[in-house]
Amino acid sequence: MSLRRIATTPFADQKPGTSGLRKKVTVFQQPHYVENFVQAIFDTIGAARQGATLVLGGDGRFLNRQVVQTTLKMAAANGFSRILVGQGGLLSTPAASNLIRISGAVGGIILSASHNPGGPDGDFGIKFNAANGGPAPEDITGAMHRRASMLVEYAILDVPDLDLDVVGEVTLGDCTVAVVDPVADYAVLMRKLVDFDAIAAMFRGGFRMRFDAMSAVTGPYAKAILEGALGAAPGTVVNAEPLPDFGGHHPDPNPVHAAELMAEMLGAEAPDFGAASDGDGDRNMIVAPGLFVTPSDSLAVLAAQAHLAPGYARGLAGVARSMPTSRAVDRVAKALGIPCYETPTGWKFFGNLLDSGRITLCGEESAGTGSDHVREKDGLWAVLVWLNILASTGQRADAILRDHWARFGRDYYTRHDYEEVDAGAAQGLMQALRDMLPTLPGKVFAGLTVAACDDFSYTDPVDGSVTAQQGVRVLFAEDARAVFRLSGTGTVGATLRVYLERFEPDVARHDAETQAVLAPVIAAAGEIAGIARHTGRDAPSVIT
Ligand code: G16
Repeated sequence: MSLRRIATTPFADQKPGTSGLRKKVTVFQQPHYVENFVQAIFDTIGAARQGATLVLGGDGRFLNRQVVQTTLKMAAANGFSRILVGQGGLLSTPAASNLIRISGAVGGIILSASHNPGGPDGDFGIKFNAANGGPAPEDITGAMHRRASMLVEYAILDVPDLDLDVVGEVTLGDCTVAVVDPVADYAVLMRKLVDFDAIAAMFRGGFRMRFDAMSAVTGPYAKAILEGALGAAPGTVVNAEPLPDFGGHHPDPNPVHAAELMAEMLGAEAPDFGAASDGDGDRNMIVAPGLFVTPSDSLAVLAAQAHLAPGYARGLAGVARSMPTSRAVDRVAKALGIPCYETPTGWKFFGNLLDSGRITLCGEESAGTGSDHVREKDGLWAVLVWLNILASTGQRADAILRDHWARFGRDYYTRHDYEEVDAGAAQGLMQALRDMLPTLPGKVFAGLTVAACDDFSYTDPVDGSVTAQQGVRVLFAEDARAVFRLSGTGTVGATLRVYLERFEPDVARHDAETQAVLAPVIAAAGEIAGIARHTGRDAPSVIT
């Protein structure tokens, strides 16, 4: 066995986005591309990696096994003394976050492009999570990018691949590699937070559920916990086997990409509860019989009812949501008398709030909800807390949601995505919007009057760091809002996201169709931003 130092040349495009470095598989397949970025991560960790523990795993997508092997050999060559890797190279993002926290690791490398499609023509990604278990903050990802831009050499052991399918410890150079059951520690954590006995009793009483793992990493977790520990009927979890191409599907848990689950939940024979999660298991989708629960509403319901789960029985310190997420959770926070923080899009912005104990729960419109149990959003956790609420109250999920609206009012909400738009055109649209901000207040669009508008800027209350230009928000006097931002996770061109919402306090009006209610807001947003003019599109590519 020998340690080799390989000469390389830097890649200019190794700049992490909203959540790590995410590119087409073909980009990662360029010689040295993976090695360069992994070395940049290790160099950024610096001397702290000597003798330290690293956590490693991914969502099982195409390239996962290969990149796990490369990373293991590089970690051993770069001074780590212990590496925890999920069996088969698998770890869901929340399980990896938990492992980092409980093992005292210096951090972890998670291989995932999340909800993006997989396979040889799909996407791949590498992200680094820090010692708190959370996505690396911007100063660290910035340092990685700078390091990657000047990298001329990486270190790797010249050894055969390890067998990752057998749980146990093996030696790799001066390093110990522990191949661990990816589910075990995560299941222990869930048992501490939610009332497994109450949920199991509900399943014994005939409660029926459908969980769509979308052929992604959550399958083994959902099988072990829902069907194993909680006794849900066999077959409750569908698409449970993680596949390198996710069975050709888009592993994004929303009504468009989880269409089969939606059809079942809206049908006459709907089970009592439906849920799905994404490629790496951090996102979730909740569907009540006959009623989709928007991620923003789900966050608000969880905030209002989390005290029913043992892990949250003492109440919540505070809550947070990303700026484009609806203001439903703000109303709950107000009623509970706890603070509610508004952060930029990206889970990394919740890290300081969670670490400092300012918040207990947080979430995003992009199907992410989580708590201070890890430092990532956690799909299966959200499903389990919902199940705990259903078991504790004995109510149906649709009744829970309707009661919530009756008490707090309903925030009608939709997101319109314009995918694979020309990047220059999308930048032009955003710049034009920013330029017109001073002139908008008081103007009327589609019958709605602009009350206020800005380009969202966030000052972190813990470390004082400022993150500017996080999306343009337009507030209308009619208690409606439109938000515009460009996605930070796409890999082709640019994706314009338009987030649209309107508050309706009157319970008699809570059963309307979302797109119809929001039609004036949609029209006003299109007019203000000149969407058709800039993008050449007359309709969004995805509406959720
Ligand atoms: C990632 C981040 C999320 C964020 C989402 C937004 O999700 O982890 O915190 O809300 O991206 O994506 P975009 O910039 O495309 O709107 P994931 O699940 O892809 O890791």
